[in-house]
Formats: sequence, C-alpha cells, structure tokens
Amino acid sequence: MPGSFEKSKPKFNIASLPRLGMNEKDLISDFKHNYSHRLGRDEHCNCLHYAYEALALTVRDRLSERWKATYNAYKDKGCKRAYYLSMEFLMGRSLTNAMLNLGLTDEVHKTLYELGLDLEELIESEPDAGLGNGGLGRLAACFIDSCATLQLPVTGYGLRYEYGMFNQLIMDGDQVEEPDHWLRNGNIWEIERPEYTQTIKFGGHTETYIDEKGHERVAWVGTQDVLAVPYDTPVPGFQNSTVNILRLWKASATEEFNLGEFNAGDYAESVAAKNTAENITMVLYPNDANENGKELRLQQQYLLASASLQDILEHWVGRHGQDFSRFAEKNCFQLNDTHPSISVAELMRLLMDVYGLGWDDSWAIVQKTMAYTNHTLLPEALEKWSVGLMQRMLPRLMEIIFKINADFMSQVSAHWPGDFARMGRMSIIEEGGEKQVRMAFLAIVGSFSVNGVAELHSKLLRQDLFKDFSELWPEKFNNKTNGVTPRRWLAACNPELASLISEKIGDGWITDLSQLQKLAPYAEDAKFRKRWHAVQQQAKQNLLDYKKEELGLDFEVNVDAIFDVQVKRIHEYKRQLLNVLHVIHLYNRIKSGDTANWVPRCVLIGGKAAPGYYMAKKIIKLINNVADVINSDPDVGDKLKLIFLPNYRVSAMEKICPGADLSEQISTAGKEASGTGNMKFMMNGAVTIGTLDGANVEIREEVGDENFFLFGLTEEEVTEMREHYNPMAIIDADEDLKKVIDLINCGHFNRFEAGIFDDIIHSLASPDDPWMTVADFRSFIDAQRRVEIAYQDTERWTKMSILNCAASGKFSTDRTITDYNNDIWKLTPVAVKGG
Ligand code: 26W
Repeated sequence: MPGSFEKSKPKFNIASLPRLGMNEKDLISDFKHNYSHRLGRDEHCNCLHYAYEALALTVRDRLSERWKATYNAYKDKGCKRAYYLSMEFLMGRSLTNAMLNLGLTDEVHKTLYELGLDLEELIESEPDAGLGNGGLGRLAACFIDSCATLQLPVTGYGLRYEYGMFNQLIMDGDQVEEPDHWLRNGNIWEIERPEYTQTIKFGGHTETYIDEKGHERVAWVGTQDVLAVPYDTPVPGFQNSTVNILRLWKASATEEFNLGEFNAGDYAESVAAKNTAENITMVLYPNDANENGKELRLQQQYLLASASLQDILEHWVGRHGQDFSRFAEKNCFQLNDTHPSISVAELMRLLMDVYGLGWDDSWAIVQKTMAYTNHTLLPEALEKWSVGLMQRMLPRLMEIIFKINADFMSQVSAHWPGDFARMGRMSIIEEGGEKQVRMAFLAIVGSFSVNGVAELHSKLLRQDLFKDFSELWPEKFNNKTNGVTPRRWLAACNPELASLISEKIGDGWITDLSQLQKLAPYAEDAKFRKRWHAVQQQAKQNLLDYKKEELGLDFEVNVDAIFDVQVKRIHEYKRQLLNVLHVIHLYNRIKSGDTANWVPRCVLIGGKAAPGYYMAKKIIKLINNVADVINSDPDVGDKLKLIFLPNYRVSAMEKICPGADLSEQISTAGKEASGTGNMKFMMNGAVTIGTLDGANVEIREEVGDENFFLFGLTEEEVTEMREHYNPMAIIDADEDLKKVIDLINCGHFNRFEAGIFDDIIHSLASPDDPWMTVADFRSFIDAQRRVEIAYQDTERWTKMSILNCAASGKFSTDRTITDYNNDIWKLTPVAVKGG
C-alpha cells in the first residue's frame, strides 16, 4: 500500500520503467529470463508447454505496458465508455493474434529460430479459450478486437468458466462429450484482480426503511452472498498501442470456512457450501438456440450483470462521487442477446437501493444507457424465467421488474386504449400457466436501441417477433450487420493469401477492409489468377495434411477436388441434412454409372451438437455412417469423399477456412439471423452456395449474383408454403430424391444398427418439418450442378474466388463497430502514445 510509506521517502513510482525492446536481441534475453527465472525451468525440461509459456510471457509483458498507457489515456481524457456485456467470449488462442497486433511476428520467428524452437509447435500447444457456443460468442471476440483497433474505450465483461465448450469425440460415429478443463495448465494471458472483487446477493427478502433524508428505501436482506473475482485479459488493437480489457468474473465463496458450522463439527457442510458458490462459474452451458430454464444459468446471468454494473458504478463514484447527473452521457451498455438483460433491473436496484436515487432518475439513466442486440428469431431460443424462481432467487429484482412492467403497461394502454389483447402480447410478464418473465421484452423496454444482426433479420424482428414494440417505438429499432475481424480471419490465419494481397494492393486492407475492392481488376489478370490458385491449392494441401494427422485418414483425398465445407453448430435449421442428401445423391449417381464429366468433390462437415439435442446427434451419426460407406467403396474412389471434422472450434476454423473452395450456407430462409462463418469463407476466397437467409443476402449483393450460387425458397415462400407443405408429394415427384430417401430407409447406412435413422426420415417426410429440407432439395441439387460446371473451368472459378475476397470489405467488424459507434455508443477514439 503506497499509504504505508513514510512521508519523507520518495513516492512509490514504477511508471518510469523503460519500454521493453521489440527486437530479436531483447526477445531472446526476455525469453530466457522468463523460461529460467519466472517459470524455473532449464534446458533439460523437454516440455513444449513451458517454452510456450515463456514466449507468451515475453509477449504479454509488452502488452502490459501498452495496457497501462491505454488505461491512463482513457483516464486523462475522461471519455465516454461502452461495455459489451456477454455470457460468451469465444476467444480461441491468443498468441498469434497478440504477436500480429504488436507487430512482433517476424522478430519472434527469428528469435525462436535462434533458440532452436519451432513457433508452429508452440502456437499449437495453447488451448483454445472456448468460452462460447458459436456465432454469438465469436462475434463478441471479433467485436472487442475491432474496438481496440479503432481505439474505442470499450470493455468486455463476461464469465470465466472453469470448463469451456466441451471437446467433441466421435465414437462409432456418435458424438461423445468430454469436459474441457482449459485452465488446467494455467492461463498466461489473464491477471487476477482480487482488489476489484464484488459481492453478489442471492435469496433473502426485502424490507423497507426510511433513510436519513426521510426517503423510503428498500433493503435486500438475509441474502446468501457470493463473491465475484475479476480476471483481466488484454485485448490489443492492431499496431496502435491500444490495449483494452476483457474482464471475466469467477464466482468464489465469501469466507474460506463458515466458522459457525466448522465449530459445530460440520466441516464437510461448510466446504460443500463453498463449492455451491464456486459452481456458478464452473461450466459454460453448451446450448445454442435452446434455453433450458436452469437455475444455475440464471445465477450466472445475474452474477455477470451485478458484478459488472457494480464495478462500473464504483469506478464512477470513485471519480465523480455520488453525482450521477452525467452518468448517462458517459456510459453505454451493449447487451449481447437477452443473456445479460437482467442488467436492466439490476442497474435500477443499484442506483436506487445503493446510491439513493429515485425511481424516475434511475429509469432515465437505464433508458439512456442500455442497448440490446437480438441474435435469433427461433422461438425456442427466447429466454423466459419463471416468476416464482425469480422471486426466490432475486426477490428485489422481481419487485423492480413488476414495477417496470406496470409503468410500461400504462404506456401501452395510453397508446392503444382498450386494446387488452395487445397488452397481453406485450407484457413483460407472460400470463397463463406458470407466470414467466420475457427477458427480450424487458431488454426492449429498458433500452434506447434494439438491433438485429443482418438486414433481413432486423426486418423480420420489426415485422414479426417485435412487431408491437416497433409500432410503439419505431425509432428504437435498427440493424447492425455482423462482421468478422480481418486480423484473425485473413491476416493471421492465411498468411500466404494475405501477403499475395498486400503485394498487389498494399497492406492498408488490414485496418480498412474496403480496400480489398482494389483486387477486383486483378481477377482479369491471368498471371495473378495463377498465383491465387496456387496459394489456394497449397491451403487445401495444408488442411489435408493437418487433418490426415488428426483423423488418421486411411484413404487418399484428391486436392483438385472441390473442397465443399460446412462447419457450424449442428442444428436442424442449418440443414446439415440437406448437405447429406446431396452427398447421397452423388453417391447414387456414381453407383449407377452417371459419371460423365465428373467433378471430384470432398465434402467436409464439422460442428458440435448440444448434448441434449437428440436430432442433432442423430445427424452427426448419419454423416459418419454415410462417410464410412462412401469412403470405403472402391467404385467411388476419389470422385467423392465425405469427412466429418471432429471438435470444430476457433483454432480449427483458422485452418479450415483458407482451404475451402465452396462455403455451404444452406439454412431455411428466415432462420439464420446472420451467420459469420459465411463471411470468414468469403474473405478467404471461397464461393458461397446459399439461401437468401441472414447475411447471405448482403454477401450476394456485394459480390453479385454471378459469383454466388443461390438456391431455395425465400423467407416469404417458406412462410407461404408452410400452410400446405406436403413433403411426401415432393419426394414422390422427384426420382432422385426418392432414391436418396429409399437408400437411407432401407438401412444401407446402418446395416447392423436397425432403425437408428427412422426419426430422421420421419422428420424429413413430415408436413410439420419446420425446416422444409425436402422443399429445397431439387433447387439445391441444381445449384450444385452449376457449382461443378463453374469449378471445371479453373480460370472462371479463380476469378470468382478473387472477386469474393475483393467484395468482402463490408464484412469486417471494423465496419460493424463503426456503425455501432456512430448510431449507438457515440464514443470518441482515443489515441494512445508510444508504440
Ligand atoms: C438461451 C440459450 C441460447 C444460447 C444461444 C439462446 C440463443 C443462443 C443463440 C441463438 C446463439 C447464437 O450464436 N446466435 C447466432 O448469433 C450470430 C451472431 O450474431 C449469428 O451470426 C447467427 O446467425 C446466430 O445463430
């Protein structure tokens, strides 16, 4: 503590440390120092992990310097700040990204060469930070990367799950989940900050009292408290000295031992109570798009909301005292879906019960600072919490939500007098059966901005899901089309393509992706096409080599085949099944000798199924069984291969997307909010086969219809056909489809596992199939034929590939974040000195 120093002694000051060197010499010496002194290892310790840690420390120390500089720059400016509240940050690995953003990559290469180490091996020894399910979590990670690159004062707030997304093993074709204890060997990138610990209340009851100013106040008492301890991870911008923070909370027990129980001899109970508290951040829920109403999940959400808001308010009070008059001007919260939406009520509670503001002043602050992003239209993904559960776990919050709703209902009734049906539809509390809190409605009522993540998605939010709200508050609704960070998803993961691009148009594209447009004229340059094609073929070979090792493939794959890739969570709406139907159709064609002008194809499918999602797991089994039959059939040879890529994750996508020719984006129109894998593939020069869904619509607009393989019903056609959908009639009328269905039905892919695919057949053939897979079969097959024709003409295909990359500029999160900032956050970029 600085306070404990004598007055006459010099002031405690470590700010004058000289900057660490960025050259090979300093890196070598720091690496050796870290390896030997900080980690206590020597040259006999033949363990890659410590070499990785020594390098990561060397890099992290350089981030730390810029981290402090950024902190001071923000503090000096007193600038407005934004907070990205998210239950998921799917960060993947940090090392490559940190080196790239520090501009250290080349020097580190030389350093490790000098030290006799292989950088690639060290990179591979870092575990993924798999703190997310899929799109929503990875988007959060790309967002904070762009915020740092744009020098915006944005902090990410999330949870530090002990176990991230499970590892997927495939056994006999089935998914088996294995816990992902990613922190087992420590985490070099995080710094624990126990000094910023917050206390979180659960249970208890509320009491009213009169405060010293004579105002009635509410106390939430008799609670069981849990501590939230923050761990900070640096988030570097691209070569600009900005390093922002990702702050993740870990739940911890309030006291090491409950002495009362300990003295009474209940040692085990007291330790068990500690576990209950620490369980809250033990594991990430592996559900995407299916809320399950679990109590522990609500505890997680509340812990995130309460700890983050207390942290932010404490920081405010530290600088401004109890004056909240300018709080709304200086702070903005972006809610990543409804998962942190309890924040609306929690900010009310903290402002009123802790800081003594009145209801109206508090509500004005909430409504000026909260902004909500929706990521899905699927009704099964919309969060609702039972009122009973909330009353038990968060009694004070439930009172506040009731009052918010009462005020809101008066507003609705003033706007639409006597329209009780509408009031029932719009109420935050859903009546009828067990009462439920509709979290999306709480978020909308509490926010000044509500956005979807692609044009089509935002339109459907306004027209369908949130129609009543958009009629009441049209000005709240807006669109922010998703993006991906070009640092990770092109510069870092595909260095060969990146340097070919930079050679032609310079490297300005790394921070201004619209510059990729300058590549378009080179699509006409045969020499350039040749080089582009060579780079892509090499990326395909790299992918094969890597996968061969990982999968132990016992067959040959032709690198000249179309690499046809679909990687994403397994879900019926994403229609991996449609992909499999096409593969089986190709197999039928081969078996019947219909192979004139055959174009070899290698279909790669990867993704995890939520552990409780029966149909998704069946789909994985079907893919693996079909793959077994096809890949071992000598008649098929290299004409067709089907490969399931196990344990799909961020670091896998970094190897997969450079090696894809064809990107499968084949969801039922109107179901995929945006998609972001589609953008990564496009950026790396893959051509899309897709429906008019999510951001595919905008991808096609950017690249032009002639460079995109469109198929399938539109969202309106889907809605229209719903009424009279008759898949059996479609199957009967289509010879090829009938053959495909019959082949699955007769047990060709499950010879010793009778009946296991019956449920798949039933769902495809059911008039109630919400995903209408069969309806798009013919159109999909036709589009795939067009793909083959285009691919046969290498010059034409390469042109398309170049033009896809050139047109991907819009899909940088730098653009997305600029839009969020201009329309919602309104932050001023802050330059950080030194570099
Ligand atoms: C309550 C459990 C739960 C968990 C996850 C409900 C809903 C979800 C989401 C649907 C998660 C998600 O990842 N959504 C995806 O968000 C991406 C980023 O905006 C979009 O690109 C995807 O289309 C969307 O499915």
